[in-house]
Amino acid sequence: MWKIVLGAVSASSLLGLVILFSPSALVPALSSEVSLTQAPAAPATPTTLVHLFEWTWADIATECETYLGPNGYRAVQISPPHEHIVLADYGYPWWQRYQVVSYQLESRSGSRADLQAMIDRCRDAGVAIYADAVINHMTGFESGVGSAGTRFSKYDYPDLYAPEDFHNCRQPVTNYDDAENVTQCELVGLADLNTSSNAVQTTIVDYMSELVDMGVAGFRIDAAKHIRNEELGQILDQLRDRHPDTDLYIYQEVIDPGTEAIRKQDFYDSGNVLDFKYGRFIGEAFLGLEGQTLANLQTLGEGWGLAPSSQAVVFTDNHDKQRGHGGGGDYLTYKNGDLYALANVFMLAFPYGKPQVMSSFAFDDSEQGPPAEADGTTRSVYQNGQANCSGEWVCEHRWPAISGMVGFRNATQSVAEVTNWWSNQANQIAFGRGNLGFVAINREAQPLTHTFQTQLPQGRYCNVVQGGLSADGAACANDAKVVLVNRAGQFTATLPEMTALALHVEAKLSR
Ligand code: ARE
Repeated sequence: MWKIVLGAVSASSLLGLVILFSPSALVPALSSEVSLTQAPAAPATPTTLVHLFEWTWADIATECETYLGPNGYRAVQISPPHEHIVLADYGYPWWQRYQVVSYQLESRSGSRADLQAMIDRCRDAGVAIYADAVINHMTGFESGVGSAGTRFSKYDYPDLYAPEDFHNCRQPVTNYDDAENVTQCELVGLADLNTSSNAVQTTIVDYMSELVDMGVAGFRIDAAKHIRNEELGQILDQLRDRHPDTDLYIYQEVIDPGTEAIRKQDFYDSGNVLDFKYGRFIGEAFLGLEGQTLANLQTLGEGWGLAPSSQAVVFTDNHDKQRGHGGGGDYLTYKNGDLYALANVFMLAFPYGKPQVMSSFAFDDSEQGPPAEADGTTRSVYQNGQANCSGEWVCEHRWPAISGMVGFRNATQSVAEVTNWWSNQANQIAFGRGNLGFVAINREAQPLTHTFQTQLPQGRYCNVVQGGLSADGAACANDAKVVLVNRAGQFTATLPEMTALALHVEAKLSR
């Protein structure tokens, strides 16, 4: 078998190039520079969105202009923008933002004015803003002061909600096999809004509507599973009715292990769902757990118990899963280094769902909040005008492999199927997206040399895992290797261990 492969290499070497890729940096070196590969375009369907977890509004605005728009990211999921509890005694944990005190837009990420400026600047850069909408509940703590200075007690939030606006269960959710328990009781003890009430629905719609008026283009619905689906549907219908000219993008957090009372399909009428199984499957395959291999991923899709592709937002990890919140499962995170980069290459290349890229701050403790001053003020990602992505902020979205594959996703979006699948029956795989792109992933501990059959037009392409086209289209950015595809659509390459290679028509050299 191996001899045949090598034979193919030499037979085609007149037309193809044998290329050696250094097992370099899927994970970036200390400073990651901007690589301009695409001009901004108005957001239509979200091809790739990035969750800039706990970033400030001012930083997100800068990132939209300097990095996200130019590199083809179409949307950002922002941390919840509402007034939240402030927990100095707990060291300002990240999760304080999931306890709502009011819908004033004053949060750890910035003021209402900062939020508006960010939305405008991102939209001008071709990047939509999706807000994390925490509408199932208010606080778990009995009393306190919020980030806009509001004094509250549990079930009593000035000028907003009174005790009659909450469900009567008033006990923590304990039984995920019981839909009533899940929707009427309190997720981790958080005061559970009575979302069947017209008054409560109207107050929630007012809040979300204000954000739409400001230019927010979509929402992640936090804890959607804990809101009766018909009530969430009523809320979202009212929101859409108020904004008939806005094509809102809705995706709902419904953790569905497949064994509980509430299922993701109950929510398809309201919008897309975050499919939590996908990241687990990817994690198991890339980690080689339970006999899983990359080759098995060829059939990944609905047959695996995933949502229909058009309904699903998918991710390798999210802010809960990367730190052991939100249930178990073997999810990869930035801490897995090259393995994580390769899993993201797969996610962005494989035509299933809408990919969500995670962008983290570094942490050791699962409770720890973002990089901050002693008073809890979040520190900027930028220092002296440069993004500081090699220390306290991780910026996975800037890793060359991930960023390059966002361009691949955009370029190949119109071909829905996988073509020319190849594997070694284990952890070396390759596949095309018709005549628009081709990817190869070597997750083995030895190099892969192979002649790949693609449907790409003849020409010279940049390996976008390393860098896309330079601004003038004449060279590859970041010294990315050039790959020659011959008239028959073949190229020959050697991929060192734990590396990937991806080509697409928008990163084809002009000469
Ligand atoms: C914090 C403290 C708690 C305390 C509570 C109230 O940690 O000890 O009781 O405050 O004072 C986040 C954090 C929580 C945090 C909460 C509020 O993760 O730790 O609680 O903020 O500050 C379920 C839900 C799912 C939810 C996960 C975490 O179904 O919706 O739990 N995920 C979202 C967000 C979280 C956020 C919240 C909801 C709350 O993404 O970041 O919580 O707004 C099985 C089930 C899952 C279940 C999972 C874990 O897998 O299938 O449905 O997920 O177990 O219980």
